[in-house]
Amino acid sequence: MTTKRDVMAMLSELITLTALDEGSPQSFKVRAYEKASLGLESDGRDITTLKLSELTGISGVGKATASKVRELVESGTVEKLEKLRAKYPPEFVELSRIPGLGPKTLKLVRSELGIENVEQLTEAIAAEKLRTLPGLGATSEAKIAKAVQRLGLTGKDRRTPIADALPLAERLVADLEALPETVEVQFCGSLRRMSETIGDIDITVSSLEPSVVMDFVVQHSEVADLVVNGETKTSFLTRAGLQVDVRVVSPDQFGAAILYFTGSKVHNIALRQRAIDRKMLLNEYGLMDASNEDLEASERPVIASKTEAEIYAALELEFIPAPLREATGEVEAAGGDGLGELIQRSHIRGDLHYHTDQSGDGRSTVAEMIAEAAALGYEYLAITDHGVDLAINGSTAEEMLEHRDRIAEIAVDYPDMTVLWGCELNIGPDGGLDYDDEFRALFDYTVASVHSHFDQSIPKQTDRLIAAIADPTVNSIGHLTGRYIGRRPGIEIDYDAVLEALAHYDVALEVNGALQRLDAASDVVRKAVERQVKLVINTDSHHTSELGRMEYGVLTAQRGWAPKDLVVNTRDRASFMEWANHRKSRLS
Ligand code: DGT
Ligand code: CA
Ligand code: CA
Ligand code: ZN
Repeated sequence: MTTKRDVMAMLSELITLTALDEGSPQSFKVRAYEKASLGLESDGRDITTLKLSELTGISGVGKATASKVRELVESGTVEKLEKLRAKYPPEFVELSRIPGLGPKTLKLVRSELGIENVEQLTEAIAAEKLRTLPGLGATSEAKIAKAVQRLGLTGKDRRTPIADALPLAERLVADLEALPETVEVQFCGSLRRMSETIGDIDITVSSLEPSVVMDFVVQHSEVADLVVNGETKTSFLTRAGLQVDVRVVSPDQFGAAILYFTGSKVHNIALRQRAIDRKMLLNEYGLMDASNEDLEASERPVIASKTEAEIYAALELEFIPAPLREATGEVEAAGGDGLGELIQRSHIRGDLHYHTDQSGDGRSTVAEMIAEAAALGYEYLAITDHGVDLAINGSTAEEMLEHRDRIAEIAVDYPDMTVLWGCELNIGPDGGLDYDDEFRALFDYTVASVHSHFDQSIPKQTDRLIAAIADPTVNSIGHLTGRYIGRRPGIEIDYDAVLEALAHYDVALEVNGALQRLDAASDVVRKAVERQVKLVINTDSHHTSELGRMEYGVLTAQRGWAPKDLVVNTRDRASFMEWANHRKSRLS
């Protein structure tokens, strides 16, 4: 059965492969698929049941895309996509992750040098062949070489960015959940712990009929190659070469199983030791009473196994959320003073990094974006379209003032939500910001971010950030390093100095929930928490479909042990506004 997620995944792959085929991410066809994809994404209906004519009725959806959706629903495959897949195998597609190797250059590299994968690329770099191609030189060759190295694209223990693994895992979980024989499903492992990169995906299913679940997995459309085909475990490789392990357990042992397979390994070891200290035994089947040494292993009475919560409780521990399970003090804290009130999604009362189509890269209107935030029940919202210095995407002062009026006009319809007229300021190479000081001070709220000059020295980048933080018109720093996980390394900074400045000036550090960013990273969040730096968790949405990223931002903050009270967008309206305005009082 085809789901909406399957349709969206098909289009996303079609976009990537068509860009390669056309040698341009801006080609007419690619743009058309992108537009169609956005239209389908925002449509509230079950798009898999729509007729061709209904599909083409959706904004942005043309005949070509509509018929591919129908083809997928009816036959399970799309011929055009299969052709492109044959032409561009995963190992070649992977090359497009490397900065400096856009579709156009890749085409050239393939046709001129016959390069099909990372190994061949590395050889060509070593032989200084890349620099001989038109448009490339020794400098770009060196840059590409460095990127290949930093991204860890070579070698056996190559890892997948969370942005590629999580949507796939969510899709598989949804498909498994729809199976009548399934009782519960949970993805586990590093993915559930919100690691930035993933070795493989681990999914645990509970069911009384394992064979039905295993048969379902074996015939799933994501399976490119079967690795293990057992009675309770199936492992397969996706087309991109990512391994997925699916295990079936009995429903009364589900808690013990997901606890075990979520790990981390070191967290499990710490829990097992705690069990031993209490004359108990913990394994993937349950927590058992081991006090009677005369009993066989299988006869030991079960103390807890159905839920993780029961097992933690029986070990006299506070429940430990998955992102914290790295054996960095969480077991000691949970058994001692407690973990404190950690941030949760339900605490969040507003989004403070939020774009509309006023930004060149924004794709939903002011009205649509505001309506979507209101539907989530937010009490406040900062619309932060790009400042003028960002080429193409930014707005002039005059445009920003018109934008303010438009926002105000729409906001009157939402008396329960305070809509702030904000701006995402660009931090220039030396820390300078957009507009003049007086104009910047007009904004209700600002987030300042790095969007350029990624290659300066550590002292230079550090001074640059501190200059922006010290500016009294700045409320928060967006996506601290500008990294794209596994694709583009971020700027390198002296974290201690930057966190010190954030604390000193009372500027909030953003945890950006976009999966390719998750920036500030959880280890930086943890350092920030130690210094009592305020945090703000945002989605950086550019479209109404992106508001769900809040969850990922919250989990990343949790992984950094962020308590609710340091996160400014958990505050009630009055208290949040007081904090935001306090900053500007420094101006007068
Ligand atoms: P990954 O896949 O490299 O990103 O990292 P994980 O943590 O997902 O590791 P994985 O897939 O090898 O195993 C999943 C979980 O299963 C792991 O976090 C803990 C548990 N596990 C696996 N092998 C062992 C083991 O030998 N001992 C213990 N205590 N736990 C294990
Ligand atoms: Ca794993
Ligand atoms: Ca695994
Ligand atoms: Zn932004």
